[in-house]
Amino acid sequence: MQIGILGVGAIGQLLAQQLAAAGLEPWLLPRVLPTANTLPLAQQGEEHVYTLELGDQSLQTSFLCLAQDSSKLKQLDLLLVTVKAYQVEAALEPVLPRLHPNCRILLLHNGLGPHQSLAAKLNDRPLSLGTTSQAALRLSSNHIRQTGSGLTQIGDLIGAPMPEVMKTALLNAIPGSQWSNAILEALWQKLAVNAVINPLTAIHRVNNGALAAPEFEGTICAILDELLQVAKQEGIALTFDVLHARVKEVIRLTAANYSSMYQDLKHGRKTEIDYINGYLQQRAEQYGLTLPINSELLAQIKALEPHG
Ligand code: KPL
Repeated sequence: MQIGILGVGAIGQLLAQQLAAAGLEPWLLPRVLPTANTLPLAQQGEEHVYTLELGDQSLQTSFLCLAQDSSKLKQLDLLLVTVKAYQVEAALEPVLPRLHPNCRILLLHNGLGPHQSLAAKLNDRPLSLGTTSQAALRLSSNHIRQTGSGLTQIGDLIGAPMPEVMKTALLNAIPGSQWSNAILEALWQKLAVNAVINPLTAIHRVNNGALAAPEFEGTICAILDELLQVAKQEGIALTFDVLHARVKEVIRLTAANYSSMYQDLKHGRKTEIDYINGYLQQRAEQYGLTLPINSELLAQIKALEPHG
């Protein structure tokens, strides 16, 4: 089984290291190749060394890196897409026509939305979705530090079910991973976590743990109430108590972390807000719902994003 990873940011590198440790030897499709550590040219690609820091250990692994037009893309059985939600469409555009028709796509990003625009372009190609609460910090283009472990859920969305051998290989390789037969519900739960934690930490410039303070409780409950109104219209079965408990648990487990949205704004990058609170807003409009708190958070993050 040959796995490719499109987008080699912190999570892409972390998964690559975990798959490699399980003997799966994934190929990487980085948008930018690391400049250092180039090993001798392999056929149609270059070997690059990537480093993972885990506690006081440092692990170095060499990966075959492919160009976006490599003919080796035809050999992939699974393409794991780990770019940000707003990069999914553009990142897949040059790659999709070069994949074998049976090559499965697995999207793994914060937020929701790209699976809907992608569905029309798949021509029966199977699509799976995933969500992860693992965390890693990118120290350079080929060097990361794992900063948090957490649940990873994977499930099928469109087309043929994932073959058992692929499922078992992924679940064995990724620590804390599980199969979900209701992946959209799992993604909506993660959407709730991100819709609360990401904008609030970015606006108030605090770490995730700060949201445990009583002053945030009212806003957290209001965001969840608004999300539940939209989820109900979408036919997604969620309850306030489950969502609230999940959000509180993630706040506790990732207390020392700075959310990805906080970090994006700190480094002058675009955020994933359009696919988190923006996605909720867009779906709400379809149903004639208004989400006052969500709209306010969306507007505040938009105002903090870099312009131009
Ligand atoms: O997914 C996250 C993010 O920062 O994007 C959480 C779970 C909130 C961890 O920081």
